[in-house]
Amino acid sequence: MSKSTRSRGFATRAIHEGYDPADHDYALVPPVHFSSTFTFEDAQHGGDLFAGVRDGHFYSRISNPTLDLLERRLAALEGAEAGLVTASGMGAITATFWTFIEPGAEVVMDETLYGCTFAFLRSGLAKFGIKVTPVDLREPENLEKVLTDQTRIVYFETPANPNMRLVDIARVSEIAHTKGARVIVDNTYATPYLQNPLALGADLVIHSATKYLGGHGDLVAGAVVGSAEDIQRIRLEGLKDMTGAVMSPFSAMLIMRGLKTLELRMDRHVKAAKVIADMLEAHPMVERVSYPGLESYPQYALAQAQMAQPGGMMAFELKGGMLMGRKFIDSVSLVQRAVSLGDPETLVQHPATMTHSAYTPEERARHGISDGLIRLSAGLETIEDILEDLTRALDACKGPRLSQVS
Ligand code: 3LM
Repeated sequence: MSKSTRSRGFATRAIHEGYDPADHDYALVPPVHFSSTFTFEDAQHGGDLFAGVRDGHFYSRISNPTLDLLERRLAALEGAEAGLVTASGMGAITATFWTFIEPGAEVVMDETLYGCTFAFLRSGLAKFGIKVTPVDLREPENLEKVLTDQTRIVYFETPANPNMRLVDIARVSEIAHTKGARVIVDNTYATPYLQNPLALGADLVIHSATKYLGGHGDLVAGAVVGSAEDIQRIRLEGLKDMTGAVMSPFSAMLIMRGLKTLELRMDRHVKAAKVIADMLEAHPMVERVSYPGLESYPQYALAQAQMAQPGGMMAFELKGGMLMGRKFIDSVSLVQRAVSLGDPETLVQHPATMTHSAYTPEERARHGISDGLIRLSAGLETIEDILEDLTRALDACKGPRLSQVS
């Protein structure tokens, strides 16, 4: 029987990649390996595994069959040679940075990053004398002004958390590579279903698997994918010896369960997000909506070119700024007040006092994270119910104060 030469589709890879039931007692669903350690046939076998001259698992901080399967699946979804999974998104980020920087190294970061990533780069790495330069990468040419022979990493998120700014992955990669810097893209907001940074020239892709990949708000996990050589270095340096941020096999099993419905869930998250963004944009209480699927979005053309769909996240500001924003957050009832994102539940939070409170007020102002910004993660509830709750919360903000704020 001849096998098809057509490459398998996204959902097929998410469900089947790297697993053959015949190798596992014909179990349809892969077994979970909870073993922390693995036995050696003899002393030579153990020594060979440690020396790297034989393949195999010997300790679950370095590799484990269940984690290995998830790593293969994530690599297949991002179009990468290899992947590495970690205990959290921050575990993936820190293990990757510790691997590719040395004294005297320089890092260029986009101005808008998730708050803890920003804190790690600006405060954490600064303690070790690493020069970290924030740049507005919406204009890729800004990178040329700060790139030096010492630049090891150019780091950004697109769409960026929380203000939805986009970065042209292909153009930034082209510029960064003129000095041999690695381009690392946090693809958490888009997921591999909507955007593949490696195909556009990036070197490594980071995920907080806590979000859409896991997809159910019941675990904390991370991943990095890229070339086999880079991933092996991160495994043996950043993960094994420097962070030890290893993922639990139980989380790996839950993420593989989540991946099976990633395509279905993302289509629905996007559908809900579009309807919500349209409603917000038309509402008299709303000052501005940042959602890459709106034609009014300043980087709409880039979103169309770079992403398969505009994603499930948005940010918006109400007339009346921070005070009104907080009132709105306090008025939702089906929609939940919580950080994190990509869950089945629609979530709202206030970046200035929550996810991005590690920025100083001046940094937030400079980096486009206004005090009135509200972040919304569109969930999977019945769309009419989400709209009803959001509209009711907006109406609750109107009250007698509307005349003062409009
Ligand atoms: C949040 N974000 O609510 P973990 N990269 C991106 C992220 O959004 C995050 C990470 C990495 C949020 C978490 S805030 C206390 C809660 C784009 C996390 C880090 O280590 O898996 O949380 O990933 O925006």
